[in-house]
Amino acid sequence: KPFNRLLLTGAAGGLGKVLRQRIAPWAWIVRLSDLGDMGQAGEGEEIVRCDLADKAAVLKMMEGVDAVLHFGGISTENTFENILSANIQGTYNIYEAAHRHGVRRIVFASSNHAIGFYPQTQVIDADDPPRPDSLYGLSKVFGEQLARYYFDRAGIETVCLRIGSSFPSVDNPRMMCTYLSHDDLVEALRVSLLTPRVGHTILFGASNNQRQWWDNRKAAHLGFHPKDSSEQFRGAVPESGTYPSPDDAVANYHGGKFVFDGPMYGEP
Ligand code: NAI
Ligand code: 15L
Repeated sequence: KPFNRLLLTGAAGGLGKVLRQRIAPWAWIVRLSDLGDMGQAGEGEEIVRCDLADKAAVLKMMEGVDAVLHFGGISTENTFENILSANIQGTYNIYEAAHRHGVRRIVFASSNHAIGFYPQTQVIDADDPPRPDSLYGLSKVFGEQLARYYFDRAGIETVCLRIGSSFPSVDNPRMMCTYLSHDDLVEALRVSLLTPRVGHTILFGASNNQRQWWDNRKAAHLGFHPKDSSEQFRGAVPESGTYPSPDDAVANYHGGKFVFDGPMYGEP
């Protein structure tokens, strides 16, 4: 197996539960971590319950780890204070612990919300500047730049996987473009972990959907070739009016409803 011990953070989350079943072939020991309950450790598993914001606990959790799939943290918009501890302090703690323990490879679960304010009429690639659509998206931009700093300074290699929408099915027109099947997610992680040299790479995580906003040519060295497509859901997606419609954020921005959604945290 390629790794002795592989760490998955966010193991109690939606994607964490899926990945727990799928990553075992890559490591003799899979260490699972989350704030939440992960049940009993199975064969070849270790469970470490830990708050990512707790630096000492993260340092301990990272001991003996060869590579990290960093999926833990707040996964939608929230208050700055909550995002600060889970995503900003938490991701810093992961990188600093990686540096201290000599961990060489991290896959960071970034998000399309790092670039969510681009209009859907524009195709972008990894060199287009970030354009976060939320405090959540901003924390993913921080994580991506933190990864760049730790590569330039300490040689820790990261693939920042800007996941689109990785759910079992598609339920709105935007997701026809952002859908990333679980199989394609696993493949993106596999190539991100196993490609010999990745440096600091930004990879957009979408399946082979008919309509694409994200150009992955700058990550061609990873050889990520998604097999699935959102077309299988087309009949089931309620589409109304013209698409994109001029007044609908879900239809107009890469980030969909995160753009202008709910309160702008921080305002009284
Ligand atoms: P989720 O919210 O279901 O899982 C996140 C997990 O992180 C939860 O189990 C939660 O307990 C844990 N967590 C939160 N704060 C923590 C802390 N301070 N310390 C330790 N654990 C903490 O989210 P999901 O959908 O599984 O996403 C996983 C990752 O992928 C997240 O980082 C998310 O931002 C990213 N992502 C997911 C997308 C998707 O389509 N599901 C799209 C883009 C990014
Ligand atoms: C994300 O970053 C979220 O974690 C996920 O819950 C979805 O909202 C996804 O983006 C999306 O844009 O569909």
